[in-house]
Parts: sequence; structure tokens; C-alpha cells
Amino acid sequence: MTSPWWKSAVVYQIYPRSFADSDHDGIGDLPGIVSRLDYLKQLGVDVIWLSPVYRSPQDDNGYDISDYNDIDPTFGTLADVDELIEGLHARGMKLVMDLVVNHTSDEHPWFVESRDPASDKRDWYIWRPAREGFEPGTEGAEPTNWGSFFLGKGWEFDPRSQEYYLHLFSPKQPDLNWENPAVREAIYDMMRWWVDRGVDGFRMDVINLISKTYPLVDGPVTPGFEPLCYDPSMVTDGPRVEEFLKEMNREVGIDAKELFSVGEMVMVDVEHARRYTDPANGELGMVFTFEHMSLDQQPGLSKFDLKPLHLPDLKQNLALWQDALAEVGWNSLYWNNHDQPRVVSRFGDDSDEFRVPSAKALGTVLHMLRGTPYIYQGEELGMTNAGFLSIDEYNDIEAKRFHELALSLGISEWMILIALAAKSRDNARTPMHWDDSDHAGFTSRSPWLSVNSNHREINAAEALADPDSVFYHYRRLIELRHELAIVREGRFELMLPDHERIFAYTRQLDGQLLVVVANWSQEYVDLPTDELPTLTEAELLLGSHASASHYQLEPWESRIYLLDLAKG
Ligand code: ISL
Repeated sequence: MTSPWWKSAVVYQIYPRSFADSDHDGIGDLPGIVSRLDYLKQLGVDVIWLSPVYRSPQDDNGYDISDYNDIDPTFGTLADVDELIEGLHARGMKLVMDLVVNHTSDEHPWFVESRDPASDKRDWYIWRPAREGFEPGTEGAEPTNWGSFFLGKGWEFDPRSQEYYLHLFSPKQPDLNWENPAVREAIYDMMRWWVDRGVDGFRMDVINLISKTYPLVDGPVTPGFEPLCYDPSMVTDGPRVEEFLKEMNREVGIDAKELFSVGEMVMVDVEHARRYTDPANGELGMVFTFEHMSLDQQPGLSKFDLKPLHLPDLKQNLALWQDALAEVGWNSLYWNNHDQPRVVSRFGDDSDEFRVPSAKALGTVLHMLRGTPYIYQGEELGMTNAGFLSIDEYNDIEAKRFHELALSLGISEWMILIALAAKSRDNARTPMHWDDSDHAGFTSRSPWLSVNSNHREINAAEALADPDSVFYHYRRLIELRHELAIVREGRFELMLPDHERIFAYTRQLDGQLLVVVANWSQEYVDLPTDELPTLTEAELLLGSHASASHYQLEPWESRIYLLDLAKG
């Protein structure tokens, strides 16, 4: 059996609001993306994943959809999507759409109808009466004690029917009732419509939340984090998720048409991930795991509860996933997306001195792993966190809700701002840096979210003119995946698991060994040569520094070697 095409692909994620503004309203749009396709081709990526561009009140920047079959006027028109598809296909790239079907917007006609208790759409969402013995709409009357992922309660009271609807995210994102076959059919139908239009697959938002465990009951309160007062494992990987995914795959023809599919899986573990991506099960191509993204938070649920990253934890977690999916299943590889802070600021070093080498080291470590790598817009330039100093600069609903809730719990403003500066999703959402002009070439007007002032130094024009830039390093990493079977298929082995500064691993295939070494620190570090393969005969495929010592790495230096085992 031949390997599916997406196992050798590299994906680039575009957050449309922040990529390129063509109509001068300060918000990115589809024609803006179309105008930048040659840049993406030059980087060498295979697939573009587009965050939502559908009609939406934009309560959660498009993850609240009011019409799945149309484009929000902010972003353009259906004709613009057709042009994007055509432009990508003409350049040998593919388009993956975001599929947000755990919930819709409360302004979606399905939900508007559903508010009427007599409507045949009532059962398309999850409605429940007040808790027994409670007056509807009063304190504590919610059907269960569930909170929302955006903090606050997970149920919204509807005065008209005196009932509550479930929303695991904002109150403007009511959860669909996947138990209802008519809901599922409507979704598959919509997906087929997009496939017929020419899209090449889907990134499925929070797809392991679609099957709830019935009856819905109170969850245990998590000590120290009462506002999210249920155990989230009660809503992840529910009893029918796999059945629904199989049905979707069959009905939409995901495997049959060799479409791309990645499921965003909140809190997924390796066992579930293996089942979801076992080709024999006909569910998904790959998943997004979150485990490596929670290693810089204190144990518990809040990502804003900060903790420094301990490198061995990260190595062991990535190795766990590499090993667990080595025989069966497939994983995606990512440091960044529109929900995560910029990795060079988070796990690297965004100081003037080390930003470039640390961005390269991070790219090297991720891209030489087994799986499908994702690049989030601007990562290939080494873009950094937003650096916002006041709550007024933030846009994201999650940041605002966290600020409000934390203040109400008596947490000081500056503590909240420190947490937001480290972890807010707006870190990833500041506009793309195209050049050093006033709004970074993103727009000619005032942008919807401030441009980072460091765009004067960090921008695409600058990167393209500099052969040593992060951009060209990423381009080479992508080429290596395309060129070498060992990068795609080689067996992974972690080296130096407990070393606190060096990230090292090997990949092995057909008598060859790929060796990756990276210095994850500001210090010079000696390579423990007796614990690593002998590198003196090895071919250096890519290095971040001109140095040639086989015994030492400069600060944040990274190297990729290829070694012939018969010779070595
Ligand atoms: O970003 C998060 C909190 O910091 C996550 O909990 C995030 O909400 C979760 O990863 C689900 O994300 C996806 O669904 C959300 C949307 O806000 C995110 O942008 C999307 O990636 C609801 O649709």
C-alpha cells in the first residue's frame, strides 16, 4: 500500500484576519491571501490550512459560524475562495478548511429556530430544564455545574422557554446535538458541498467534544479552579466520537477521495490518538495533541498558571508520542497556532542576540520528527509575542474573560497582565510582518490588532533578502522532508533524555541514521560524544552556525547530520 500524500506534506496555517489586508479596512481577507501565494510557494509548503472565513458574528473570530456555506463579507466572497483554490492548485498546493461543528453561532438559523421549543430544530442543540428544585434562571439552577473552556458557566438561560442550552465555549457558541442524525446529515452535506467546490480536506475544531456522555451530570469540582467546575474528561472522547468520525469519513469520502483530515483533540492521550488515526479504523488522518503545550503550566486546568519549561519534560513527551504512534497512527507536529503564544518567545529566546538561532533550533527539532509539521504564519520569520502592556490592547474573548474573572477572584492587575503576556492567544494573532513600513505591509489603515513594533527588523522582506534568515532555514527543513525518506519514515530514538540543555535524537532507516542535535540554552555546551553516534564521518545536512566542532555546540546552535551506518 502506498503512503497517503499528506504523510510527506508540510502545512502552513493562515489566520485570515491577520495575514494580508487587500481592501484597507484593517482586517486581513481572501484577496490578501491570494496576493501572497508566491511567498508560500517560495517557502515550499504543500498545504494551507485556513482558519474560519465563513459568515460569523466574530464573537470568537470566526469560530462561531452563522452560515457554513457562505463567506463573511469581512473576508470576501465565495468567488474569492474559488480563486484561492485555483491559485493554490495551480502552484501545486492544497487547501484545508477549518470545520467548526461542535457548535455553531447562536445567530445560525438552526439555533435561531431552535430557540422555539415547538420547532423541529429544538433537538439540534442541547437544551435542559433547570436543576430540580430550583427556580429557572436563579443562582445555581443550571442543569449541571459545568463550566466553559472560556471560563464562567457552560449553560445559558433562555427566558423564552425557561430552559438552558449547553455551550462549552462562549454563550454565543451553542453546542450541537450530535445524537440527532439530522444534525449529522446536515454537516456531512455541507462538507460534501465544500469538497465539490475543490477543497482538499478539513481541520476539525475540538472534534473529540462532539459526543457527550448521557445523562449529563455534575462533575467533580477541581480544587483551586472552581470556576471551571467539572472534570473536562467528562466531555472529551465521549462514547460515540469514533462512530461519528467513521460515519463522517464514509459519508464525505475522506479516505475514498484521499482528503486531508486532522482532528483537534482537546486533552487527547496517546491511546485515543492511536485509535483515531489507525488507518484500519477509517476515522482521521492525524490529530492535534495538547500535551506538549501544557508543560509550561502548573498542574491543573489553567494555562495562565505559569511554570517554566523543564526541557527533559518536553523531550520525554514528544518521545512518548513518537514511540506510541510508531507502528500505527500518525501525528501532527506543531509549536504554534492561533491559540498558542509564539514559540520563539515561549520555548526559545526572543532577545536580539538569540532570536534567530533559537527559532532555527526550534524549527529543526520539530521538523525532523516523524509526523506532519505545521507552520503558523510568521513562525518562519521568528515572529515574537505581542508585548501588550494593558488589557485594552487585547482583543480575544478568552483574554477578556480571564481578566474579568481573575480580577473578581482578587488577583492583581499586574499578575493578570504577566499571565496574558505569556499565554494570551492574541500573541499569535498580531498582524503578519511583510515589511518594515508603518503597518508592516499588512494594511494601509489602522489594523484590527496592533502590529508588533519589532516588525521594523523582523519581516518577510528582510528575511527573503538574508540567506541566513529563519525563512531559508525553514525552507531547507521542508525540502529535507520532501527529499529524504528517512525524515518521513525513519524510526525515532531519543538521546540524552535527561540532559537539561541538549535536545538530541536520531531517526533510522535502511542503514542510515539521521542525527539531530540542538543546544536549548544561551551557554556553550559540550556534546557528550560517548553517548551520541560518532559524527566525525557524518554529512552535515543543515546547521544554524558556521562552527565545525563535533564536540561543542554554540548557544542555541542546531545541526542535522546524516550518517551511513555501514561506514560508521
Ligand atoms: O485556546 C484554548 C484555551 O486557551 C483552548 O482551550 C482552545 O479553546 C481549544 O484548543 C479549542 O480551540 C478551538 O476551538 C475554540 C476556538 O476558540 C479556538 O480558536 C479553536 O482553535 C472554539 O471553537
